[in-house]
Amino acid sequence: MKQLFWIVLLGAVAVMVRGGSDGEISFEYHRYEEMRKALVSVWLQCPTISRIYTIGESFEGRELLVLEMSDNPGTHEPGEPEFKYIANMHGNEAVGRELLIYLAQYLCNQYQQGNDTIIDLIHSTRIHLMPSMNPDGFEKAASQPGEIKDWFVGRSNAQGVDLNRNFPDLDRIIYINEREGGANNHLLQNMKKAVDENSKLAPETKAVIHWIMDIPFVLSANLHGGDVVANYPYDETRTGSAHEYSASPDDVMFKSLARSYSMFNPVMSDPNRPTCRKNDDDSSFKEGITNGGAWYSVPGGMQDFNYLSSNCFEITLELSCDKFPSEDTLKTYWDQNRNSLVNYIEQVHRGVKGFVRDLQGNPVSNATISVEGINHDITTAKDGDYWRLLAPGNYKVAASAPGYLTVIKKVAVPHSPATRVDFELESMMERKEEEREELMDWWKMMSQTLNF
Ligand code: GEM
Ligand code: ZN
Repeated sequence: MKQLFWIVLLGAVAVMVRGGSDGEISFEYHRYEEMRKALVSVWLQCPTISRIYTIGESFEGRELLVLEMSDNPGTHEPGEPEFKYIANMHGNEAVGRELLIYLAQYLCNQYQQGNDTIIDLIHSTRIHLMPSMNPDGFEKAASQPGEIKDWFVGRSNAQGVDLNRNFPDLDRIIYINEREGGANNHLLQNMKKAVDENSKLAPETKAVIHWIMDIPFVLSANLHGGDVVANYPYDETRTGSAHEYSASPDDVMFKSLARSYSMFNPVMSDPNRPTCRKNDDDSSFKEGITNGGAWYSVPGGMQDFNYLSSNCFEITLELSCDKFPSEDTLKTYWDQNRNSLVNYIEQVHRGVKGFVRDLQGNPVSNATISVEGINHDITTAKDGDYWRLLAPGNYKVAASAPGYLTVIKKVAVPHSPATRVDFELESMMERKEEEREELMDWWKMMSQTLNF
C-alpha cells in the first residue's frame, strides 16, 4: 500500500508542477505512467468525490489501478449500489481503456459544472473505473512500431494467459445444477483460499476475483474491442456446441441492460452496419446486442463468472472493429460511447432494493433474496442491504436465512427507479418461544376454567 501512496503522491506532484489539471480530456493513448497521471489529475481536480486505489499487481508488477467516484469515496454506504467498469483485459484492445480514462475526467468536469444527472449519479452510486486489467499486455501492444498493430500481440497477460479464459468455469457447474439440482448462485462460496492456491490463475485474475468477492457489486461491464456489440450471458454454451443461444435465468433483464448501452451508441445500434470483417458472422446480433453463446462459446470468461460467483450482473462491450485504432479516432469513439457509458451506469437503479433485518432491527447479512420464476438468487451484503435487478413486472420476492422464517412479498417493479422493499425476519427461536408462551397461557386458562 505504501508503494501506491508514493505512486499517487509523485503523480500529484507531477500534475501540480505541470500547473494542475484544467479538466481537459486529452484524446490520446495513455501508456502506464500517463494513465496513472491522468487518474491522479482527476483525483486532484475532484478530491471530494474520487479516490484512487489498487486491487493488486500484474505479472510484471504494474498496479491494477481503480478510480472510485462517489460522494463518500472509500466507503460502502449501506443501501447504495456499487457499479464497476473494467477494461483492457485483452491488452491490445485499447479503446475501452481510453474511454474509462476520459469518462473519469468527464464525470469530474460535469460534477463541477453542476450537471444534475451526473451529480445525482455520483451521490446515489459508488462507481469504480478500472481502465486496465492487463497493463502488461497493453505496453506490449503499444510498443509495436507504426500504427497498424498485430491482431494478437498484447492480448494475453505477460505469462501468455488469455485472462478471458482464465476464470473458474462456473458455467459447467450451473449447467449440471440445473439438471441435477444444486445452488443457483455464489458457486465459489467459501473457496477464496482455493483461488489463491490455484496456480492456473494469473495474478490479474486472482486480484479481480478478490475484488468481486470483497465489494457487493450490483452491475458491471467488461470493455473489449474487435467488434461492435453489447454481449450478455451466458458466454459458454449449455451443450458445449460452438454456437448456441444460452439464456441465463435473467435473460430478459440482461437483454434490457445490453440494449441500454447499444441504443445510445449510433454505430452499435445501426441495423445496417456492415460486419467488421468480410467473413464475420454477426447473425446473432440484433439491435446491437447478442447472447454470448449464440455468437460463439467462451468458457472461463469474466462476464459469466461475475453472475455465478457474486450478485453482480456483467455484460461485455465490444467497442470497435479495430482493436487498437489510430489515435486520431479516439475522440470519435468517445462521442459514440459517452451517452451509453452514463446510461448504463444508471441501470443500477432498477428492480428491487432494500434491507433485510431481524425483529430487533439488526441487519441479516448473507440472507437469500429469491424471485418466483427466476432460478437465480442473490444475497444481502454486510449491512443487510440488497439490490435485485429486475425488468418491469409483478413479482413475488422472498427473503430467507437459516434460523429465520421466510417472508414473501408481492412487488410491482417499474422500469426505474428501483422499488424499495425491506424485510423483517422472525427467528425460529422467537417463534418457538411465542408458541411456548401461548401454550402456557392456554394451559393456565384451561386449568382455571376446569378448576384443575
Ligand atoms: C471475446 S469477448 C467475449 C464475447 N463473448 C462471446 N461469447 N463471444 C473473447 O474473449 O473471445 C472477444 C474479445 O476478445 O473481445
Ligand atoms: Zn477481448
